[in-house]
Amino acid sequence: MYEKLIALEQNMNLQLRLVAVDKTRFDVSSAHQGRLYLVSKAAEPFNIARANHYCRLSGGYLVELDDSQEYQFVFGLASAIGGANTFWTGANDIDNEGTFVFYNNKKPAAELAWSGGQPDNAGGFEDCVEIRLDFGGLNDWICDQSGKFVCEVPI
Ligand SMILES: [Ca+2]
Ligand SMILES: [Ca+2]
Repeated sequence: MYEKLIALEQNMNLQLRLVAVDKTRFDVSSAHQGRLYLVSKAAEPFNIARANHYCRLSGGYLVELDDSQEYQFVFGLASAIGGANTFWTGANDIDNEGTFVFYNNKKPAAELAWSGGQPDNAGGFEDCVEIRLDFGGLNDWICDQSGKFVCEVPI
């Protein structure tokens, strides 16, 4: 009985989260480890503050890739949805070159799955972190380049 109630509550929370997502703006993942992931439908020039704002309007924040399992899930999601080569994350070193943090919670982004040779801060101003499909991993890139972005929504 008690387990059924917990399952019912979890499903209700999931439904409430799904209702709050702006589905004109985002494609939505299945639930994974207590999270939903949203991928913006339009590939457009990235603005990290504006993107995080849109994530918040749908109940989340720019994705925080905390471990390899989460990274693998989000990379797979981006590959499946496609429509862009760049999928922006919340990781960045805007404030302190070489020290990557997440935009929303300001915590260190310590476990990033960099693709080979990255981060290289090419040209001296690559401060935002994209999932780069054709690199097969993460890359630091110029923050205003065009791409989709990914939000994380706790259920
Ligand atoms: Ca940088
Ligand atoms: Ca780079």
